[in-house]
Amino acid sequence: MTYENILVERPAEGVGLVKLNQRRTFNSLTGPLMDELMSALETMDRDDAIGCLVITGVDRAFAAGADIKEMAGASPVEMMNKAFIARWERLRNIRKPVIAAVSGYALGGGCELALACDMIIASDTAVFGQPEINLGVIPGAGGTQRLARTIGKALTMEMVLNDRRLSAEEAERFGLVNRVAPVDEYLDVAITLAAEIAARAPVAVRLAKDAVNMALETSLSAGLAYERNHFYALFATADQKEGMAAFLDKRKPEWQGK
Ligand code: DAK
Repeated sequence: MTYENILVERPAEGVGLVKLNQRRTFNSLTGPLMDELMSALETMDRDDAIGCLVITGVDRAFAAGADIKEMAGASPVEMMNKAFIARWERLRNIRKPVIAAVSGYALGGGCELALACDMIIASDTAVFGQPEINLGVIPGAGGTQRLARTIGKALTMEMVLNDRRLSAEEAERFGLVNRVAPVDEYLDVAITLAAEIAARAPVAVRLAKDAVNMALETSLSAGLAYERNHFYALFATADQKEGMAAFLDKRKPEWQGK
């Protein structure tokens, strides 16, 4: 499939990379761009040769948010009805881990897109913000919820109510990002991390992602039961037998993804 707004690459074994590529508008998340992004992620999610996905932008912008021109004249019903919401929901259904490699602006929906990924590697130029208040609205793709769960209520209030932006260094300190790297290295750091994860037992990786995400959705006892069921289920996989046998034989395991 050919794309107009994104580039799709395989930069390392097991890694699928999507680059948002609308440099002129700082990767504003237009409908066509979001459709292409989701379709590329879903294609790679179905591809057995890929174990981990990376989303990145251009050096000066991961993404500057939803496209304001597209939204400016919309009615509430248009905003509710359109494929607009469905596009964002599709990201939640990706089963393989998704890493955001963020450089430059991650604003509004751009920040929310990064937050919806499983991990974030930031360049030292990254800026995270939810400036929707300047447009007379609030975040609509998870900003209030995911930020509050990640960096706590106090700072989230400041970001959402008063457009407080976080530098990469602050984002790392407050636990929003996994790691910060120089701008000419952050993408390689993300790809290396993705390749390491892609080389691990695939079914266990998927269930691990699912279990960690459940921690943000449910009570502790329900979450512990959920985790335990995933743990039991993995004893039905060939990879569990192989992983434990390899440990006992003092050799490297060979995963089958079964
Ligand atoms: N939308 C449309 N165009 C944008 C844009 C955006 N978000 N961001 C930048 N651009 C365009 C500018 O209009 C300009 O276009 P031209 O005038 O050249 O045609 C070009 O990119 C360059 O921008 P600037 O001239 O402004 O460049 P600067 O270096 O001065 O500033 C900037 C760069 C990124 C700091 C600035 O452009 C900026 O503040 N952009 C807007 C950031 C923002 O407010 N983002 C939040 C948007 S609201 C939902 C899902 C998602 C959302 C909501 C609900 N559901 C599923 C329900 C998300 C909402 C949002 O993200």
